[in-house]
Amino acid sequence: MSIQKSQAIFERAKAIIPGGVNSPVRACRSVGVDPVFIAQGDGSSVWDADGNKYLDLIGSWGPLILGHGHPEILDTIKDSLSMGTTFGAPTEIEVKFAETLRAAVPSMEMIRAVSSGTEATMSALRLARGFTGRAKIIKADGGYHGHADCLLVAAGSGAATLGIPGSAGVPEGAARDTIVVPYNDLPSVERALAGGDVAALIIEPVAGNMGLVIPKPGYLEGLRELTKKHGTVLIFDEVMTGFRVAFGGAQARYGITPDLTTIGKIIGGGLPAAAFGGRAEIMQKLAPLGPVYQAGTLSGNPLAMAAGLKAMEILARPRTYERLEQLGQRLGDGLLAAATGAGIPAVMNRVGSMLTLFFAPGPITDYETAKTSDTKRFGSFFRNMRDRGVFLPPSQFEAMFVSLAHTDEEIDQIIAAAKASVVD
Ligand code: HOZ
Repeated sequence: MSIQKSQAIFERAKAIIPGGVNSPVRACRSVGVDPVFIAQGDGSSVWDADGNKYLDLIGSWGPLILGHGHPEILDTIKDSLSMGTTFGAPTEIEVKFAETLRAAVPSMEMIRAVSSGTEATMSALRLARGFTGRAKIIKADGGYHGHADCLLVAAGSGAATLGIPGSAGVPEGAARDTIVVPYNDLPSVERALAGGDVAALIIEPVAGNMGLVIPKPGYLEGLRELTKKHGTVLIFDEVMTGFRVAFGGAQARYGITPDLTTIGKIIGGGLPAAAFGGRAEIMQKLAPLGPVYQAGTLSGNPLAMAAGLKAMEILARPRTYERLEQLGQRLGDGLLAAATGAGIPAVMNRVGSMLTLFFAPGPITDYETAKTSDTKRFGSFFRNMRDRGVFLPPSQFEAMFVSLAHTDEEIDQIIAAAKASVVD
């Protein structure tokens, strides 16, 4: 397989973009290869600049639950495009978007749209601090909620992948009020809340950025009870899990109602959109109603709203999530069998259509256990899979995403590639 054109583009990229990429994990450093540059996507597949085809399990890191270039999404974008691209003034589609989102995620009584998950989480935290008048926040070790200063403490995703979980450039003051607890550990949360001075606890209800980690039975319930008891705002970061693990997100799947929710990826239908929302009495503290400031030139962008609305509409159709569950299970079972069948210790953590194959004996229940994985083996697995035409997230500490565009046959092809790739 030749990737000559990609390599030439990468050389140009490195001369002008730090590391040659606009988001660190894409550089593929932890898996020991140069990135390929993607030229096109269609359905379940992407093609690189040299014309090599890959079955895609990144799905743009989650948004493309319908696959690449879904015809209804493309038509919607074209229609919206003909009306203009941005106005910096309110549009009706923003209202329809918020109404549709609230119908799916009822705990989001009031909603504000933003452009990225990072904006959603940093805004939700400022709001929680403004509402409670408290400064401290709690997050999980290995949890990733975007790159706002106060959240780059023991962070997962690219920060974990590159070994910089506490980024340079974050002033001590910004990190001082961030308390880190192990995922799935209620006693540490209880201790952190005991002082009664914590504004918010932010958590991925299914962790997706230390690889996928499933909440233990009772964990989310316990977080709900404890935060309520201490007057702390419970924020579910559903940027990854929203419309992914269930139509109503992880809060619907597990039956827990947070105070605030941050959401992104899928709700933009492949364009940049995210949102935060929750209890009306908290949301009403936002400017212009209240004293907590937050704003954005491209917030509620009509193209992104239109694409996101269409995505939500398609996902609401019958049997969508049953199909995603089937595909996820087929892939998860197959990948695990590929590894264990070859005598390689492995764990499959999966919720619906998001999953991680950890090369570790397991169980993997938090970041400490995730770190016991054989990342060298993951690197060779990634490279071998890419050579066989499968595009995996380039890190052990990320999740794969299956789309509705994948067929059973394609999942079986991926599993066949995995059988060969775990051993060589
Ligand atoms: N932080 C994202 C994964 N959890 C990666 C985003 C990207 O590189 O596009």
